[in-house]
Amino acid sequence: MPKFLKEGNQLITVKEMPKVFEEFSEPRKQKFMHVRKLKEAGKNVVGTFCTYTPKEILYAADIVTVGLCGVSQEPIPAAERDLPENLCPLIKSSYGHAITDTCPYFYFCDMVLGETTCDGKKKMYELLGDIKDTHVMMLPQTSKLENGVELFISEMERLIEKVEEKFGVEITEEKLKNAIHESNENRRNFTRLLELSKLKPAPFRGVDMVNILESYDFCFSSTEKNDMVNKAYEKAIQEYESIKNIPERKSRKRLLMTGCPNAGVKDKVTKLFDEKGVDIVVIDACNGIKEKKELIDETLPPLEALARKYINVSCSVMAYNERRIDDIGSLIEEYQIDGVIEVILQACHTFQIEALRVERFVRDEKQLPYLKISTDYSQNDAGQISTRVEAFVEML
Ligand code: BJ8
Repeated sequence: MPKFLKEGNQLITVKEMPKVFEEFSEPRKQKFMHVRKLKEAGKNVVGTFCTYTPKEILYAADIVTVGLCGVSQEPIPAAERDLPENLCPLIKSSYGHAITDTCPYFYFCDMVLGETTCDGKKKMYELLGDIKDTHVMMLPQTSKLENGVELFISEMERLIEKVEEKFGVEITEEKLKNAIHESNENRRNFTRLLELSKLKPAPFRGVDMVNILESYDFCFSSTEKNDMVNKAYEKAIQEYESIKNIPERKSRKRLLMTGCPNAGVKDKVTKLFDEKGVDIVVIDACNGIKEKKELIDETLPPLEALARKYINVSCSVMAYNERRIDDIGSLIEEYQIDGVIEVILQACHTFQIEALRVERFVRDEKQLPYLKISTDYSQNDAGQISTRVEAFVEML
């Protein structure tokens, strides 16, 4: 019987902590304990990787979702024993954590849910399937065709079947509607928080924002999410009151950060901008405002509403991704942006190629400076990046 599954109402197996547990830092031990507690309370846990995941289906089944995207260099050498060195660090890090038992969320999850996005992730899911029960949704690669919505719906139906069978639950239309309603509420609150950085001066700096976004992803219920966001909102308002008349804060240049998910390079890249005295005020990436802004249409049948919402996520894995350029254009106006930085993770071909369109748009149409930083999770290029950022900031 799979680990952690319940027989009747009894939790029959609680896996011991991994052997390396004692070597972990205190915050990491806390994360392990947190998920373990959820398991002990009888919760089912599903690990996810991507913004295309229609999490509302899992919420409707009372499942806790945990993000599995790796953000650390530490497990990459182990991953490189199986995966090519020249692969995206996010993929290598996620896989490395999985095979070394060093990610609490992977360790305790009952199932992994992936989507066919970039080639590296798709093939990694095949390998993860050897370790955990892994379900992969087939995504349409364009938002342009109406049958893309149909395909998305049929893939969600396949997911519902899988979840109902695996966890012995029933996902009704009413449960889906409730889950959509709650997640819209979370999105509204979170967008209200992130939009505070339209204020001049911005109440939070780049790294603060990445930290907020990370904490949000690791709140395990809708109530936890709302509490965390509301507290952060009050704190940001106080911060704004205390800095709003400081000339040095008011005159800071304001940047938009776009590109690949950037939590794994926050110390190497994002922090640098804070240190050089400029503010990253909006992040248009998967760990940013992108997905939060657009609500799910509660007047449509739930699966159609979910399909129409998620197919619109403007990731570079989509072919003909004009929406991303439109989004960047609106954010530049709304947040009074002075320059754009794009972070590309090593070997991410789709973002790397799309960067040319972004650069042309920013430089030619918006007449703003643009800086592209291609990097990985190691510290090898830290000095070189620091020099480039310094030159860019001086130019601003
Ligand atoms: S919706 S950005 S979470 S796919 S950076 S692993 S694309 S090679 S993370 Fe992503 Fe979903 Fe898109 Fe968002 Fe591949 Fe690129 Fe690596 Fe990426």
